[in-house]
Amino acid sequence: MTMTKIDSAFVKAQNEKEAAFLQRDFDALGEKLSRDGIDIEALTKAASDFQIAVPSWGTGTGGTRFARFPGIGEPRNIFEKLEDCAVINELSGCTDSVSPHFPWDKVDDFTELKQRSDSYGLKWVSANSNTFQDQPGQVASFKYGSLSNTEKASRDAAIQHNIDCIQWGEQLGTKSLTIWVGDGSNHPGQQHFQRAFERYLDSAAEIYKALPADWEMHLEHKMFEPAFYSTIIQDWGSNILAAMQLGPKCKSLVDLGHHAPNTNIEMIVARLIQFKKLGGFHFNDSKYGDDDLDSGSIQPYRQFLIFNELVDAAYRKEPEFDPAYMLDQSHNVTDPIESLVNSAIEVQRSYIKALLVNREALYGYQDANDAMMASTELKKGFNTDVSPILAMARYRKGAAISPIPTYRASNYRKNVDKVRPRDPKATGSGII
Ligand code: PSV
Ligand code: MN
Ligand code: MN
Repeated sequence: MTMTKIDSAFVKAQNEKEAAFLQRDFDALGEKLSRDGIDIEALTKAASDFQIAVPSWGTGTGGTRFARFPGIGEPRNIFEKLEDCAVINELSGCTDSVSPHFPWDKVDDFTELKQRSDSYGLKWVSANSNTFQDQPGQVASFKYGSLSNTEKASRDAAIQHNIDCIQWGEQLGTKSLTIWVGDGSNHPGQQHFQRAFERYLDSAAEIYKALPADWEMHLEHKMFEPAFYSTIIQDWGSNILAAMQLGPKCKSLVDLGHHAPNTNIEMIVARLIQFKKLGGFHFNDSKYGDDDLDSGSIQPYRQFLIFNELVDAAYRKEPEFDPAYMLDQSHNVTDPIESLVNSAIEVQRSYIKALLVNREALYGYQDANDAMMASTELKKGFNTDVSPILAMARYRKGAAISPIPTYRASNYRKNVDKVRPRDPKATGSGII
């Protein structure tokens, strides 16, 4: 039986206060959608099936390079992070997996951790490696890069860490490794671009060789930071080149915050789909750079347009199309549980809205060069309020109709604060 951190009877009681109103809103929307030949039950099933992973590091309050302002009752270790992930899933009904980050997630006993996650009904997905900072006592430093470092000892240490991550991930049942490195340069001339990329590719090839048969390796590009002049995998171009050279099990991962402002990310997504190189996503939102703001909080239409490409690929039954969805956010001024619940639902919302687009009608407008009707078809989906569908999907599976009020009424954070005294030295959760 699945263990819950928030009493399911409490969630049920909260839901019952709103169930009748939800049913009315749901019926009204269903009637409206049926006029366009859309079956609300099919959409509710799609919402119910949709799942997005939570990053273990997102459960702690983030920070900037200036300061971190921890909240009360923050998780102090991977077991407590897992408890918070269980709460997020219990409320949202759409986050049944967690992505670990090593060695931030220090694990002494993987069997015990796996048993605990099983008890919450949570799975583990993509293991994230960390070669962007030195660990205490580390001799071969990553100061001048990891997989692309000019020093072989540093490259070897980075390769070995990634291989270790694969082994740790295997014990948890993950099926992919996500690699984001901070390698790059801060001064023009500091680094030989081609030689540095060659070193990166040689190192990544060693990791690729260690991948189990049923695993994928996802490379995450990022334009800048911590290197401010050049970054080794700075954009989707370098990313797909590396993924193509490394082999079919290597794919590109798109973090929404890792592009220049105004980049057409949905078009990058379309290209990666076309060449079978879309490994997955880190969802978040941004205004200026890698802001790691809550998904859909700044540019919800952009997020919708990305899902428009994803839904289109699924509609066309694009071969080998199975991207991994994950959040990657830093919460500085909100309770991370609230932000992660809301964000998961905002991503789910974009998906359901994209399902409203009449694909055949859109193809017709595209073939006829009818720009106005094509964009109107997209806007029709985007402008439809699908909240009753999302809430009904949650209600039917025992998650919360109104997740944030339910969470607050449960007093979860205040209760864990009593058993999680604040560690003033705690670091390593979403600070990057
Ligand atoms: C750094 O930009 C970053 O936010 C990347 O997006 C990674 O996915 C994450 O840190 C964890 O390594
Ligand atoms: Mn990321
Ligand atoms: Mn980032």
